[in-house]
Amino acid sequence: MNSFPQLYAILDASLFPQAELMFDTAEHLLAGGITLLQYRNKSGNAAEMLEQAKELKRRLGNSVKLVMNDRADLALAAGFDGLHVGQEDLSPAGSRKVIGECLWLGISTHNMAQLREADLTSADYIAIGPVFPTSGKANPDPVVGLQGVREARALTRKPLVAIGGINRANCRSVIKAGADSVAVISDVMREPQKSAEDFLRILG
Ligand code: 3NM
Repeated sequence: MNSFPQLYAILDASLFPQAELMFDTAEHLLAGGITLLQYRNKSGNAAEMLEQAKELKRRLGNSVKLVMNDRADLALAAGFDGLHVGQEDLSPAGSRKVIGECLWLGISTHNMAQLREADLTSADYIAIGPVFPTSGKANPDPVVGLQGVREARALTRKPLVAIGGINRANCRSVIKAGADSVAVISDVMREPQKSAEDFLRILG
């Protein structure tokens, strides 16, 4: 992987009362310059998730790398570019068996023991978080802070994605602490195009 995008936007389906609003948000993020987007749907059924994923691919697929959260099968079925798994999902080795070598594989970690373990896998990038307090996830792990990002940086040469409570005001500090990229849910939702533009300007 040459250079990992500094902004990793995440669309959480539960934040949108109608799917159309999610697609609009995705298009605004695209207009704002994002190049990497995760589709996260913790409560949808497979049929609905596949439809939504395919629609995201139809609207953004040529310019944005699309990553499916949790579901290796749907990443393949929707023609996505990558899969992101958590600690309780398919293991990286199991995921690879499903998605093969070509798709990106990312894994969430929440402490240094998990990060060390993830570093030994075939994951293309590792996420560490939550960096700051977050309302973007149910039952988040304890915050790792900027110090956690620094420690994570020292433990892996893989691209490091920081997540959790990251916004336009604090994102530079996270990159300075050693992250290659910031993954963001809340702060790209309200005014997606402007927010993406702001993030990319601040980080660029
Ligand atoms: N994963 P926001 S924190 C989806 O710690 C997610 O792995 C986390 O939302 C982790 O940008 C988080 O609104 C929520 O804080 C991120």
